[in-house]
Amino acid sequence: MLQDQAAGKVFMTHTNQHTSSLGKTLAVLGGAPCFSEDKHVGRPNIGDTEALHTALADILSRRWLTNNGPVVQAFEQRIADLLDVKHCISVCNATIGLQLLIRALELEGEVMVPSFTFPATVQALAWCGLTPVFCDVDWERHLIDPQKIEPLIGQDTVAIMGVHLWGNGCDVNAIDDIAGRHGLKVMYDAAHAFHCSHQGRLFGGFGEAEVFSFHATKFVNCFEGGVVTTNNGDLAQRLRLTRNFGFEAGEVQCLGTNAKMSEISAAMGMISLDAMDRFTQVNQAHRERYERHLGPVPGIAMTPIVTGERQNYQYVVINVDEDESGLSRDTLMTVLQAERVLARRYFHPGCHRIPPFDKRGYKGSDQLEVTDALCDQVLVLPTGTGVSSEDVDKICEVICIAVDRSEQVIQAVKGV
Ligand code: T4K
Repeated sequence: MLQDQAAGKVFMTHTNQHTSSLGKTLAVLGGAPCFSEDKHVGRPNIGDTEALHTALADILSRRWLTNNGPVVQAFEQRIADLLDVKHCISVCNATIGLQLLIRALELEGEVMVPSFTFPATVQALAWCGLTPVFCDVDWERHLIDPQKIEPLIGQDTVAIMGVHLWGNGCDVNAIDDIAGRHGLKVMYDAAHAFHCSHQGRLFGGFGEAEVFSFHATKFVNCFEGGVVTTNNGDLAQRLRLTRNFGFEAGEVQCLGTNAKMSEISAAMGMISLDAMDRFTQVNQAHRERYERHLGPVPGIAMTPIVTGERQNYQYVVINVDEDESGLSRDTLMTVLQAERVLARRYFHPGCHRIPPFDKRGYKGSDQLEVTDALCDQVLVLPTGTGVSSEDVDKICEVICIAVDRSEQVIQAVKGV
């Protein structure tokens, strides 16, 4: 029996019956789906739409739609102030932001990077002609493991790309120490970590630069967008130059590209920032609800969040231990999908197992035991303003019943 005292609900399951005390028969066992519409991971949070409409009208009347317009400039300044960094350079998305940064640092050679990340991190490196070296992550928080970096460093290693996955911070002190001893640059993919902190300091100023994503599915969104933040003025200047085809005073100064953010994206970012505290509260309440319901369920563990740090709580990440829960991650995902809960396998398979990286035998690919296990066990559940607390209760109830009826579920899923 699983009890949610705060919500005053009891999830009671009876062995050998398909129905819980709340009357739910799992859809994989023949019941009706829990939801009449899909429950997505990554449903966008939307701020004040009236304010966005007003901003759009202003943008149109100014007839300045992109290329360092006034809304983009205000957005950049607001983020620089918020994160307490000297420079914030907006971009059309974080993947391109990573590429701009790599080019601006003039890197050539090997870069240490986790394989347990969204493909964009490694694709950006490869797109710029760099060779990824895959470094394993720690089991608890899924972050690049500093102890495993040093043995992989070779003559051609030029940089470390850490990823602050799920908003938890990499061990920046250990990484700085290693980088200092080996003369490596340090960059951070902070796509998940906007308005999160490490050792009490908001991300933005660690390493040479940090790159944030404001994709539609992110906690703060610009439809598509991102920013690169840095305290290095020369680097910021190169980023600004290359973002706009290398133009300065009407002349091309260097190889550039088009990485500019549009005015309407920046306006969307502004209304997201205005609503950010509400989004955080909703995310945090959902996370606590998930924790209460799933805490007692055998074999289902939530990825911990570092206490005392600021978090955006934008991802609810569980680890499904088949030995204890009786269900594989993929079986549980099938159960949830049948209920119209579109849980996602972030990240499956690891980057070392996707084209073209799988065929190239990059250094480190055969030493990724933790990564491979996580790729088989991690599942991300819906949260954000697109789901209600009742939705969270129902999703948890499905998981509880599925674990309780694991044998019947496995038989049913085999037949699907
Ligand atoms: N580094 C890391 C560590 C990242 O996680 C990411 C992106 C990046 C770098 C690159 O950042 P960007 O270049 O994107 O700025 C999603 C996002 O597309 C991606 O931004 C994110 N990470 C990743 C973790 O998740 P997909 O392939 O799952 O996205 P998509 O478009 O299929 O959306 C996921 C679900 O969200 C959909 O099933 C439905 C829902 N959705 C999506 C959109 C776009 C909506 O309800 N409404 C929407 O408008 O990668």
